[in-house]
Amino acid sequence: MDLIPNHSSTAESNYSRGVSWVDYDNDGDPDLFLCNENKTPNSLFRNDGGGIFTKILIAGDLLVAAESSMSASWADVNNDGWMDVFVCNTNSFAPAANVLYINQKNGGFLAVKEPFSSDLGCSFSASFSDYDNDGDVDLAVSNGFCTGNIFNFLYLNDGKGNFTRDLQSITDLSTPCSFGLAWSDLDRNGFQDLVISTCKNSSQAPLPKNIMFQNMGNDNHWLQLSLKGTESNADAIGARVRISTKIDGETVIQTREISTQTGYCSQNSPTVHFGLKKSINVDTVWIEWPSGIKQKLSGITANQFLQITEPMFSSVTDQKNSDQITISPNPAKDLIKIHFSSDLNWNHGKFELIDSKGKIVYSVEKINLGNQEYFELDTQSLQLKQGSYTLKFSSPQYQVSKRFLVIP
Ligand SMILES: [Ca+2]
Ligand SMILES: [Ca+2]
Ligand SMILES: [Ca+2]
Ligand SMILES: [Ca+2]
Repeated sequence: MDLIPNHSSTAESNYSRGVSWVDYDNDGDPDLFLCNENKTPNSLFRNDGGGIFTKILIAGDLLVAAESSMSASWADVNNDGWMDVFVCNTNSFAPAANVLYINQKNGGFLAVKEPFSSDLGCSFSASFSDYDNDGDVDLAVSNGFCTGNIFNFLYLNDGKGNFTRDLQSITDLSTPCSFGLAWSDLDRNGFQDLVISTCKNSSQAPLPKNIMFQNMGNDNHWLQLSLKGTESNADAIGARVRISTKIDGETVIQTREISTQTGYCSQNSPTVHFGLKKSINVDTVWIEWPSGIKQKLSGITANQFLQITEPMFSSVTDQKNSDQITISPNPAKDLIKIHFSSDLNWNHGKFELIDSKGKIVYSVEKINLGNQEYFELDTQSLQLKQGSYTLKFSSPQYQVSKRFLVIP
C-alpha cells in the first residue's frame, strides 16, 4: 500500500472522528464521509472514479451544521433506494441533539430534527437494524463520556423514515458510559440482538461490564443473507443488496449496503438481515457486488439463512461455448491475443467487449485477421481500466463469450 500525500481527503486538517464509506449518489462506487469534532462541519468526498475524490461543498443541510460529530450511520430509512444518514453529535462532551439527514436523491440531504432534538446526549455511536422485523430499519444510539446521567436511545421506524422513541422493548437501556454498539443475530433466532460496549465516565469510575440484549422476537418473518465474494473482496464489503416483498399489501423494496463501519468503533454483523413482517417469501433479491457483477434471485422463502457466493462470470452474458475462444495472457496487462476455434465463422460475426457493469467498451464487425491466426487487442489504446471484461462473439449461428481480467 502506498501513502497518497496530497489526496483530496487528506488535504484538510480537522479533528476527525468517524469515517464511513457509502455510495450516497447511487452511481455504483463508494464515497467517503468524515465526521469532525471541534464544531467543524462534516466532510463529504464524492468518488469520481480513477482514485479521484471531489470534496463536496454543498449537500443540502448535511454539511452545514458544526455540532462536533462523533460518527455517522448510513441506511435507507424510508425504503426509497437512497442511503440516508444519522449523525451522532456531542457538544464537546455536553448533551447535544443528533440529526437524521434524508437523501433527496439529487446530491442534497434534508435535516430531520424530531424526535431527536428532545433526546439530548453525548452520542458517540448509532446503528440501524430492523429489530422488530417489520420491514424498516430501526435505530439504537449510545451515549458516553458526558455530564449527568447517561441513557441510551432506542427508536422505532414507522416505515416511512419517521422515528419514535421506544421505551418498551428494552426497559433499562442506561449505562454508566458507552461508546460502540452493534447489532447481530447472536442466537440465530432471526431477530437482531444488541451489544453495547461500555466505558469509564471519569478516571475514578469503576470499569463497567459490556451489555448484551437478547431479542426475544415476535411473529414477524425475516431473511438473512451471508455473502461471499469471489471476484469482489471475500467479505463483500460495499455490496448492495435489495429485496422486494409485499408488506401490508404494498410492494416494499428494502436496501442494505455491507459496511465495516456502522457506528463509532463498532460494526454490525456483515450478515445482511431483513425483516419481512407477515410475508412468507421474498419476491426478488438483487445483489450488486463491488466488482459490478449483478445477481438476481427469485421466490426466496422467508425465515432462512442463505449463503450466497458471487457468480464467477458476469451476468451480462453467460460463459457459453467459451472453449472456442482462447485469450492470452489472462490476466492481461497490455496486448491480448484472441484465438478463435476453426468452428467459428468469425468473419461473419460481431465482437463486443463488455465491462463488468455491462457497458460495451469496444465493438467491431467483420474482423480482418490478415495473415495472423489471432485477433489482437491493446488494453492501453482502448484505455481499459483494471477489472474484468467479457469478450462476446455473436453471429447467426453462435453466441460465444469469454471473460478475462485486465491488471495494472
Ligand atoms: Ca458513489
Ligand atoms: Ca432513503
Ligand atoms: Ca422496524
Ligand atoms: Ca437473535
